[in-house]
Amino acid sequence: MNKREVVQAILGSRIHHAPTIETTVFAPTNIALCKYWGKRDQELNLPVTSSLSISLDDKGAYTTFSVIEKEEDEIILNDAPVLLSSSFAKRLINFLNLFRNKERFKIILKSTIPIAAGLASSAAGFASIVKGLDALYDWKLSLTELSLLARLGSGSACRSLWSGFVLWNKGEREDGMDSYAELFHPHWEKLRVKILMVSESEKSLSSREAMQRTIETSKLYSKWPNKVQDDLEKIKHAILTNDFKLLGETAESNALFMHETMKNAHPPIEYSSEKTYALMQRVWDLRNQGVSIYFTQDAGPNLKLLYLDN
Ligand code: 2P0
Repeated sequence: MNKREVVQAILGSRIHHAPTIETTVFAPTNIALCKYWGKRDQELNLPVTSSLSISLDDKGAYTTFSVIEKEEDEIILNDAPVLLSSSFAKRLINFLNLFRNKERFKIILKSTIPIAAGLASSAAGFASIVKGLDALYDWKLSLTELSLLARLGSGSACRSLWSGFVLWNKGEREDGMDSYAELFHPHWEKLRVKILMVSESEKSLSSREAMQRTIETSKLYSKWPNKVQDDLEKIKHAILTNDFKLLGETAESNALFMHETMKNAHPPIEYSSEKTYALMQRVWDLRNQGVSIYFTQDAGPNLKLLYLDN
């Protein structure tokens, strides 16, 4: 099955709805506590393993959609027009082409997180795009259906439709119809996730390319699915029993293992800078002094601190 066939299976006759009003929607970014790293299907963004994230409700993407009487789309990102020849615009336009007939859009995207700095901005972006399309075309899709569609834009986007702890079940089917996210548990009131910015600049290697190279060349990758299975069970248990130490330890260990699989790729992939390692050491020093603080790290040099507000 290709993306267009999946979209048709989900939308059915709704694919012929005419667009209605201008609409603005928001989707939060999400930070994985147990990571998605590796695809079993690159076209449909089907993952090798399940993953579990926490949404950052105050950070994400606002998207405003309107239909315009023009030959081409107009895309504005954080108040600046985007060149339609850029890779960012091409990826977005290809995604929109899965859903529309001939209409052209003006899309105003406002991201409250740096784009492409390993802060899961594509997740919030594609989740807000499918929410916006749903409102514009009045599809009235369920969150499960929106999650399936968001995954076609970017895997981690399927987790950005809820507030709280979100579980993306990897699914088994070849068409991916059982590979979508769901709310696992509401937020813990006291849990805090703080982004430690090391660099806001665009990453040199996309996570898409990095995970593919890891799968194809890293000897350590064969250990990843079992690691995730163990970590997922621990993290779910930690969430349900309010066990912050277990949550933090497991999330940190999962992120470090993911980066180890990348360092074992050929050529090796290194997202951390000296500053990243210095900050990790600082977290470990603080823990030695009795402070209950942990980190996780995605496909970039920045760290996300996990701690309780007390
Ligand atoms: C995650 N990351 O679980 C992992 C951890 C980065 C490190 O999901 O190719 O942008 O669009 O499906 O979703 C980033 O990968 O990749 C990601 P595509 P995506 O958050």
